[in-house]
Amino acid sequence: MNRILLTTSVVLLILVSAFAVAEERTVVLNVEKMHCALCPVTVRKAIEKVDGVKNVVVDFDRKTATVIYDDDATTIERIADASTNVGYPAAPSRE
Ligand SMILES: [Cu+2]
Repeated sequence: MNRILLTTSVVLLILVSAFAVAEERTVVLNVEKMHCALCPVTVRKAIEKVDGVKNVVVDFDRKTATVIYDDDATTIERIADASTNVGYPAAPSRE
């Protein structure tokens, strides 16, 4: 009986710490120099290649990229650099 309780506690502890460590965050980047409908595709593909990025939505009209990423695996700088390096300078929105 005690062993089952202990096992359950250990499993719960592992689950809780896993959630605490791998935290998903969202950042909105302002992306410059997007001038046609194909530009957002280039930006999205570049950002998707960054390790730790979960989801990318590029809005051509607003000139933004909304990125969901794993806080533990990457940084906002790396995500912005990925866009900047393919010709679309990006920086976090200050909203
Ligand atoms: Cu274009």
